[in-house]
Amino acid sequence: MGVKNNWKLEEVKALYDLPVLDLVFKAAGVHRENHDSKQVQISALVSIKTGGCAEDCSYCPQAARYNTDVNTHKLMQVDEVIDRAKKAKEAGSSRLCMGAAWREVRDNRDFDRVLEMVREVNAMDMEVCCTLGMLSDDQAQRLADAGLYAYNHNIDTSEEHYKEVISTRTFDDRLNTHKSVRKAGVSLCSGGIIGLGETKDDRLKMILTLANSEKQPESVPINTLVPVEGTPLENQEKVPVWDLVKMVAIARITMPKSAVRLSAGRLELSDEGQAFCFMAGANSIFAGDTLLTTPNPAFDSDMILFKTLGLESKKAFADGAQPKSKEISGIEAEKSEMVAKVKEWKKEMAKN
Ligand code: SAM
Ligand code: DTB
Ligand code: SF4
Repeated sequence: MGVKNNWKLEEVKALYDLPVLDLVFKAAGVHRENHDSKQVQISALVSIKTGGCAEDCSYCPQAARYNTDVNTHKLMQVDEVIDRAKKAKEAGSSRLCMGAAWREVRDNRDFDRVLEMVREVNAMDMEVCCTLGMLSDDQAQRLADAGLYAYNHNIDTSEEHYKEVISTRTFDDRLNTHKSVRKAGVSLCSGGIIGLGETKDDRLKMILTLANSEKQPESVPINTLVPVEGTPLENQEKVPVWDLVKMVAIARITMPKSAVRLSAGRLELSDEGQAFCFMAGANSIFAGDTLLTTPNPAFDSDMILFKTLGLESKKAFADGAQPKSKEISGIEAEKSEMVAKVKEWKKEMAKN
């Protein structure tokens, strides 16, 4: 039987309103029916291009318009990224997620460099994920050809609340990128953030958008807002841990086959809080001392918690075959560089 993807708001509301322990019990059952509950997938994040972003996402320390304390830098060199990937792999991460503070990908040399990073990290037998902003069909295909395993592109909140959080792009823009990722046959990672001032219905509608999509995302990150000084949401009220546990449980029940990732905000959680999230069906984390720009629990403390709880780190490609990176010939590389240049010139000319 296929996975149910016609969830109604009333059905998920009924889940949300269950006593927490009943909801967790139910989710734990679904988790055990669909996954080995000991196995947790570990991803490491590298911010390959930090800060200076043109967007106005009100939670994000990397938006150029907010006065935050991030160390901005241009796109990293391929060697530096490979170095970080090696360290992450040695520490036990099976996936490397490369994040760039871009509104969208542009067909230029920076993108060519990202494609090279994807090729080289895939050759290290790690799952490669990117989160680079909006993509066209062609860009998604080029990433796939380079050996990309997954693409992260969060919907963040409900369609209704989206406008309150971001004004420089629409909810539909996000869904269009999902389509491009799907067309290219790349695994989709998409989730959201709680603590943005949304209502209970907004949280549940966000889940419905993901769970009722034609093909549910293979990976669903549930972030809790990390309030960063200088952003419009710096003084946002803290989310009670039980709200997070409920969101994890509902994501698990409605998206039984997906990986549910306990994402930003783990530093605020006690070991017991995290254990509840694993019980409720979380089976993936971001590990490493920093997320993109904000702190995360130290890798060693995560490993101690894993040992205490009897959790193990999942091997790379346990859920899907390793993509084959297509070699590009010298002529193709030159061609793509020329096409990129022409596109950039056209954009510049249109501006003037
Ligand atoms: N620029 C690309 C984009 O927006 O898709 C990729 C990087 S962006 C930083 C990736 C995701 O990080 C966002 O979609 C958001 O869900 C999450 N994020 C950013 N700042 C956050 C914060 N302060 N707290 C929690 N999650 C955050
Ligand atoms: C996701 O859902 N969470 C990660 C990853 N995908 C890219 C990012 C969290 C960022 C938290 C704020 C920061 O460190 O800048
Ligand atoms: Fe830019 Fe992404 Fe941050 Fe939005 S979330 S400001 S698009 S880096």
